[in-house]
Amino acid sequence: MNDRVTHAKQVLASQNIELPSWAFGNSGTRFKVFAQQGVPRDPFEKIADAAQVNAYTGAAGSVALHIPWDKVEDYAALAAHAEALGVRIGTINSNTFQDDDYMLGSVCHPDPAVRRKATAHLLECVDIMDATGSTDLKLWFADGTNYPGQDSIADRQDRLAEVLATVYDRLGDGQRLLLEYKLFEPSFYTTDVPDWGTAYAHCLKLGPKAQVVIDTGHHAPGTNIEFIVAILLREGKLGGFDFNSRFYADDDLMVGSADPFQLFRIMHELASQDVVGPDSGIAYMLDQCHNIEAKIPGQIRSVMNVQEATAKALLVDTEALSAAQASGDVLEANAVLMDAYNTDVRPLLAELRGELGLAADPMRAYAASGYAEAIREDRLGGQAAGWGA
Ligand code: LRH
Ligand code: MN
Ligand code: MN
Repeated sequence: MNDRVTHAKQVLASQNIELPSWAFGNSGTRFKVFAQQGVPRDPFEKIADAAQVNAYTGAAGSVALHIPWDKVEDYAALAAHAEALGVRIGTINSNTFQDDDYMLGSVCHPDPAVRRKATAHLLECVDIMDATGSTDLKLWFADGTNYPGQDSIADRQDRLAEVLATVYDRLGDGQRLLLEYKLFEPSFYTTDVPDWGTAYAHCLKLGPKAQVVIDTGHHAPGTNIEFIVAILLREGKLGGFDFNSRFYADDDLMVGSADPFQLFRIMHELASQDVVGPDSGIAYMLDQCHNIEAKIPGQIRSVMNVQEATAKALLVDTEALSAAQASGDVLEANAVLMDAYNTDVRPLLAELRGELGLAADPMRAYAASGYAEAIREDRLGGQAAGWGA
């Protein structure tokens, strides 16, 4: 057991959970965006807030950007700003869903001129990767149709493949293309990348630098996400996660809040293959919005939820589990897994934080720091996260 705890601490100490810049801006639903005081006015302030999350958790060393929400004149300066605050620029997320031209799609649009415009944006995102030192380009397409007959399903796949190949060819050494799928929304009849199978098929054709991203909120209710994790891992095509929680659709709630057991089951698949640490090449990202709660503590809580699920997964008695599985002892195998899930890992994480020179309780430490009060006074007119202002 002690060896297991020591190993768990080692892995947890190296774990990186990437924060989305857009989690720090005002967000909401299509019904209302509730503005909060003190939210960032520009990408530099978003990174400053993300650095706070890292300062109190020690586990959130990178920030994902969304372009053009995080458009700046000088990306090298933004990267230097991040570095000065102890974090770095992570994934570059493209955005081909907020322009009038994209009403019928972007990279799958029937008009080649619109596809060219979308392609130019994606290539610009790779330029930004070059300027910031980012290694990952995350592509999510809102493309799809609302009505049967609206467009050819097959032709749209051909158009998608062509654009993806163009972008793939532009990637430099050490850069990856991460393709994210989503079952529905904003399209309601067909979505051009609706599931892991479609994303996998495109990535396989593209080559080794193309991998799939699993956004935990992008499946039909009841989907066994850990099974998808296992399959993609096995095929070397799991590029990363967009973690969040959902009760109904793509709710973007705090990870681990709706179904902590699902998060544990996912982390168990990953821990059992030893791919939790930063060397695994799997990007562990959050993709969330804090519509009604404070944003920085919302992110801190989310990081802690991932850490707790990870710690539990690392505490699984793997020898006992293997023995029970090999002997066909269904109840014992299940009991071994549940023992780990039911372990209170908060003391272990508090101890680890102490060893790393951090406060035992990041939520309380942040609340006591005075940062929230300071930004509320200093910043007037905070920026919307990007999509519902
Ligand atoms: C789409 C999505 C995708 C976008 C983000 C804002 O639902 O998950 O990752 O980039 O939301
Ligand atoms: Mn996402
Ligand atoms: Mn989403």
